[in-house]
Amino acid sequence: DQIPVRRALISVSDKTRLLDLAAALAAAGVEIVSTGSTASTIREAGHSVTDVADVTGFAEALDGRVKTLHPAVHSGLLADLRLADHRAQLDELGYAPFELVVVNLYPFEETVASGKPAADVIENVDIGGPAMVRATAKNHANAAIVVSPARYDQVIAAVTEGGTTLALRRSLATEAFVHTAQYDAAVANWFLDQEDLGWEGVEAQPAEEPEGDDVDSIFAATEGYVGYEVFGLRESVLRYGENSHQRAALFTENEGAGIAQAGQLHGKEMSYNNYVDADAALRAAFDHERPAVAIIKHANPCGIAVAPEGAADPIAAAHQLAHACDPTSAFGGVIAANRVVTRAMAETVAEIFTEVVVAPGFEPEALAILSQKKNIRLLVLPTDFTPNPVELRQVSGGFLLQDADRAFAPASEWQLATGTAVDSETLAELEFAWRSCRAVKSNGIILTNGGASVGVGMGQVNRVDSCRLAVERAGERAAGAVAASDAFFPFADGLQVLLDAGVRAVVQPGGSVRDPEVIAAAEAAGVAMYFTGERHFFH
Ligand code: 93A
Repeated sequence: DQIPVRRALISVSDKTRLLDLAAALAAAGVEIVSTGSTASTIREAGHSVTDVADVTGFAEALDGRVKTLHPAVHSGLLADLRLADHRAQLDELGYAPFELVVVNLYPFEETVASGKPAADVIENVDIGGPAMVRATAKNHANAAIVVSPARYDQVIAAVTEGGTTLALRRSLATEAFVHTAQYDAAVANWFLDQEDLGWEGVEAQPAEEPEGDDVDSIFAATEGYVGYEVFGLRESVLRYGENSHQRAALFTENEGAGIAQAGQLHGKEMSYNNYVDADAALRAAFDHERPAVAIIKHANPCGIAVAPEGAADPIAAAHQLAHACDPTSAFGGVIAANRVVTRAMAETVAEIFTEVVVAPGFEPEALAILSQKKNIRLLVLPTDFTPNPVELRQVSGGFLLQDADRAFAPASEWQLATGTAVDSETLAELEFAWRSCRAVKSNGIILTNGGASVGVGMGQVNRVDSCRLAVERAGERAAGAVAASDAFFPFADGLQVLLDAGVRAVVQPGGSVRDPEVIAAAEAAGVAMYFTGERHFFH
């Protein structure tokens, strides 16, 4: 599967390390074909280069808008040389193939950021570049596509060692499709932000109308709510709501950087429940500074873990620990990672039926592995991902607004409620448990060990039942674990369930009128208990 490189096409706006690449290709006897300023840069450095105009027989036209958009270029990129028919057609047309294509695109986002006028921004929407990138990526069986100078060394090595391997070309192709998808997402976002370009007509026609549903009536149904125009929200219709008979839409803030703005790299359309669960997963994973993974079902965590100190692949290790908490419930779950998803993590995720994976990014190999699963949705967060500072919830006839619950009292500010302080390792474990229980809904009780949840109790109308659930889920793992409770124990009964199961330390807000009884129970069991002085209700 190794393909020697004889002819390379280079067309780059960002000339970083261009001359290193050109020198290595020239030394390896590769013919270089190039566009305008890329060709002159290479020529000035003393290497020979063929102008793309000599290949197409046409000079660049329309102020450079048409440079490489020509059959002489694209036939050379797209011919599948494994097919005798393609080889014969290429010969007949008198065109030659490219085995290596190096392209980076017009600096669209940089132009937007520079504050230049709209006409300049539009001129920086690259058309020919993405066409070459996508053509070559599609044809990765025959050619290698390079979109980033970070890959030049690897490609130079391959060229000098006899050619590119299929594995390298596949990984480059994956990176290329991610790159053009992100580029087009940036272009689309800019267009949506332009008020004076006459897009009203476009917004009134969503790409896909849900079956048997009237989009206009969804608009009408939401008109009564205060201030959508003021907030500048964009609306997109979802297939349905929490259940299939409920209509639904997603409103996206232009200025936001959350799950609503995440870019979907793969999989079916996101559903209403997917958005809710993905947001809950982000809440859980991003409460930790260390590499962390949270797995969510029905808006509640069935596993949260941070990477053990010194793990070779921290995010993959965190995922394995999170999954081990409750593998039964993790089936069909929604996973959030607070770091880029690595190949090793992707390999384990691929073995488990999963609805959504959301993360700051995916290694190209990870994306390649997970993209083979038809049903998994892969979402990449905006680079400046930030949870909302306020939370909005509807009640009949109005809505409630509150600050998001973002503060954590560090262990140094806790108060030891029982006899002896714990060692620093146990205190760190308690801190992990305390940070994790904020993501557990309605009487949240979490048992953790080794930076990983081992039993979660939630969604109960009394705390003692949540304690029973957490202990039952943890099984033998309850003994020696630490426990966190999102609010105080109103009676000693809930705590007693945890103590009987053998937890080694407990953290909770404190502040109940029956605190003396609760403290006495912990003391009788010889278990250290800390009061944080703050609670983390979440309903
Ligand atoms: O204007 S384009 O959309 N039309 C084209 O045919 C075309 N071909 C290459 N943009 C095109 N390119 C882009 O030009 C490449 O993606 C690259 O960013 C840039 C390189 O041009 P130069 O070599 O003149 O700097």
